[in-house]
Amino acid sequence: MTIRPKDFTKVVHAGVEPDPRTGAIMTPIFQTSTYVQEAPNVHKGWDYSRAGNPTRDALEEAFAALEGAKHGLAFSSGLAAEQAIIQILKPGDHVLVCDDVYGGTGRLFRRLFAKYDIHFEFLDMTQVEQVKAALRPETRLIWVETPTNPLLKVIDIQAMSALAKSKGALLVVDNTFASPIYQSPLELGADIVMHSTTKYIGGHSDIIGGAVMINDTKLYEEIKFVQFAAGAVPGPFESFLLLRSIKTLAVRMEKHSINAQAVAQFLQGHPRVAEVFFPGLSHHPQHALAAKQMRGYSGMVSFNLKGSYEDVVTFLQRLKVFALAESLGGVESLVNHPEKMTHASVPEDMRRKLGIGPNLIRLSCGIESAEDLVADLLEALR
Ligand code: P1T
Repeated sequence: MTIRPKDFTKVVHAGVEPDPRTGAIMTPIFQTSTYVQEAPNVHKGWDYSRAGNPTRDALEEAFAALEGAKHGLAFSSGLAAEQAIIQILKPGDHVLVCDDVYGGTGRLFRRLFAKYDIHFEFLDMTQVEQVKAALRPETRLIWVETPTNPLLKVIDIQAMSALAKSKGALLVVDNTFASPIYQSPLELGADIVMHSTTKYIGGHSDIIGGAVMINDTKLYEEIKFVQFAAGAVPGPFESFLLLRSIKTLAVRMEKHSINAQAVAQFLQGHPRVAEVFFPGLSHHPQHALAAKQMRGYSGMVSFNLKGSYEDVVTFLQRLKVFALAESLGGVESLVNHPEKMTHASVPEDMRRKLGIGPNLIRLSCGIESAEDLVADLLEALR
């Protein structure tokens, strides 16, 4: 499992050209809402920053380069990116969604878009036959998050792509957990890739953002129209911060994954830990698939702690390096309690069925020293 050497180079240069006017090596922050025109609708290519902004244009090129896509689109959050994808559908359409998605994704589909008569069906996509059986003539999208949040199930992108194609549906992959460094869904047959760039792509817990990457130009134009017409775009400063972050994405991912592997192996051997979820462990049910479709296992580890909920809270409060907070993918390590935090909006019966209970803890391993992370966990497990 290794990062492709060319990806270290790609991330440094993705989307960025020296500024033609000044030679500035970094893309300037074009902090402007509008552009002066020579005559009505005669201008230098930009007329209004909801439609386009040079800093955002550079970011969108960088997004495309990261996923090896023809086109990239930037949004003001991961959920705004998801919303724009769903808004290409029409009432009556059917969407198959993997059961273990980020709580906010499920909430967007169940509570907002279900009102517009779009039918979302959640199911365990590690079971390919079940997905096949659930396809209907009106199925327009198969929505996959892999690895999943928070249980780190791994879904076969090629198998899902074949099923989508058999019905003329589109395959969307939320690639947030793997990052473009460790997984390339478009190469495996996905039609649309999306990211919460709040996570690994941003990497410093200081921005909220989203990305969509696509090869098909017609599909790109459809989603770009939603971006323009509805307007959930990032500002120039956020766009600049993301361009800056992308340069270190490969080196950060390498350290995140080394740390997560060390943390998962440590937890697996600890007597107070009941079960560890990490695709890089040989006992993980989809370990072989992960080894095939990913180039690394990324930085997320979940586990069940033995004992009562009070024991879990004591453990969370004892941690010093891991901060108790929502989100993931930043340079600093975070710990999250999915049942009460990120996945509180998942219906209770679904949470129970999935195994998101009071004892489940999710770790986002940062880029600190692996020894310090393990020592922090060991001390909190005393
Ligand atoms: O928060 P936002 O940038 O809107 O992205 C939503 C989102 C989409 N997809 C995945 C896989 C995600 O993990 C998220 C956001 N997740 C968290 C905030 C979290 O702590 O899991």
